Amino acid sequence: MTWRRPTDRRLGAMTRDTDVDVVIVGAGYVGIYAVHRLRDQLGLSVLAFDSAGDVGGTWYWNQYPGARCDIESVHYSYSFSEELQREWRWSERYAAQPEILAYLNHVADRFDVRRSMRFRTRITSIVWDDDAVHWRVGTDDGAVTTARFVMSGAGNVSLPKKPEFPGMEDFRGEVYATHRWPHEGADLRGKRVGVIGTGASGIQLIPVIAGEVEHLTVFQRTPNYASPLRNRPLTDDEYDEVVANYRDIRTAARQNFMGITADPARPSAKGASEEERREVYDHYYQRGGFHLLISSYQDLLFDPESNETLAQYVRDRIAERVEDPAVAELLSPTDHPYGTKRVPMETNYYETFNRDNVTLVDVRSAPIERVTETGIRVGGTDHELDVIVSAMGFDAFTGALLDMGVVGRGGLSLREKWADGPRTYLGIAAQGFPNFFMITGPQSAVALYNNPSAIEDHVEFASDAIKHTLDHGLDTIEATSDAESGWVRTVEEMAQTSLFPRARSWYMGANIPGKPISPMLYLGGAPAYRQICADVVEGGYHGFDLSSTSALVG
Ligand code: N01
Repeated sequence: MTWRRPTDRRLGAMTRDTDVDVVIVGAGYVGIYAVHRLRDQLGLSVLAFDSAGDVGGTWYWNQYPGARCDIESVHYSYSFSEELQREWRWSERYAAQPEILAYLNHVADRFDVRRSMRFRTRITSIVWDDDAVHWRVGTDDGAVTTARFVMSGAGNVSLPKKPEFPGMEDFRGEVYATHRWPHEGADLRGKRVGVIGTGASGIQLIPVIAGEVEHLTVFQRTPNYASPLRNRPLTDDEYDEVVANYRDIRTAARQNFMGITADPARPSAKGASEEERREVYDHYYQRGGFHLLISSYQDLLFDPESNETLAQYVRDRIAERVEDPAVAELLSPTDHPYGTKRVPMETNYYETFNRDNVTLVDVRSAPIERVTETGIRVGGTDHELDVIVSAMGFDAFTGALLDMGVVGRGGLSLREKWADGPRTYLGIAAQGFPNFFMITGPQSAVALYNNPSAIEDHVEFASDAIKHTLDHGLDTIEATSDAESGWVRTVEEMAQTSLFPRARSWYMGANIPGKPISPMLYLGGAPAYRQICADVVEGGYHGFDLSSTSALVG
């Protein structure tokens, strides 16, 4: 029997027991591009699932006040269509969540992807059937979809960390979470609001709501090296220039460690004079965004002394911006090197603590004891609140993948396989899980690589691998055990040469109690990673087993 490619169908009309070539997980940046690429460019039948009500992924859910991207909008967008690039006009240097969501809706309309998507549908199981040589994808509507391939865009920061405090159910006020902010908004005016968490989400939210609430209490466990974003409107001239040179800009960006256009960094911070360092840091602190880290010195993430020069520079700026020295000290990190936790980008964050209606509570020296009927108790003191906002982060990288009930060959679940931490090949495939692609999965060049570009790279790698498999009359493509072990070693060795293991961050899986500590990202930078992937393809998918089963190929 020869495997035949199913014809495309009216997917919207089907509810049960569908068979497609590829099931796509999620309808965010990954899902939208994957549907277009696989369906419109490769002619495959696809079906994407998302528990959200529409497209947008993280930008659908994270509608909290102040949410915006921290990579320049002109980079935080797709590059696969020149027309799309030309027709979308970003209004700000760093777009706010409503504009990014509008953009994703525009892309979804433009490429008519929604007819291949099922919303408000959660995937509950993805199980490999070795006899039928396909995946069986169960969803919470009771349907089963079979698919030869699965491409997951489940999201790296999508499964929230579980609440850890006793008494949450006793609280009589309102409770919100940044990752599930009500789409109709939350009226915080005149209320006593407590925010738990000072990562990127909390640091974006806090200055925006401080002016409207009666009182804001910020519960901080670990201070961050928040650095200025310097957002502003994009002028017509600036935008015209980007559009005229978009192709070159994208090419240059893809040669950069982080996938954005940036100045070439000088070799070593500790090798520079104090005057030079001050000038360089002032320049990039003023320029804003990740440029302070990536355009200043090359050794900041590898040399502790060099890193300390930047860490101290940022502490000094905090001391200048916060009027009360005791509060400034509490806001100044000393427990981890700069950049070893993802640097939150801020606008007026530190000045917010100069307001009379804002209080900073240190929950490091005395942790949150419990939530009471009327607020939060810390070290025996009750903080009275009308509203609690949780901004406590995510079970990053692995959480959403493990939550889908993925079971590979021989009944081995991904959860069992990753009991001691993720094991992948290139962060995109895992041995024992044939025809399963994790887009920007753990151990890929992600988190430090502009996400939309990383996603495009991976969707293209995975869809080309699928095409290669089908074009050669093969049935499965699967990472080999050796290739996977080699990649895990590479990722770990690279992490050990860096300063990343010195922080308890989600980069290392350290923010979730009980999660194995293990590097979640490849730290060699986007260009090196892209080259490795290109070499794998060039070598005929080196490190992958490509095979056919006698039952299917006659
Ligand atoms: O989550 P986080 P996030 N008691 O994990 C605290 C992306 N993102 O949602 O550091 C008290 O960074 C925790 O304290 P500690 C971006 O990649 C991007 O803010 O664990 N506090 C920390 O302060 C980002 O890095 C944007 O000691 C507790 C906070 O909660 C990633 O998402 C915007 C606690 C969690 O910070 C995650 O950011 C927003 C406890 N028991 C997010 N448990 C953009 O700008 C946790 N915390 C594009």
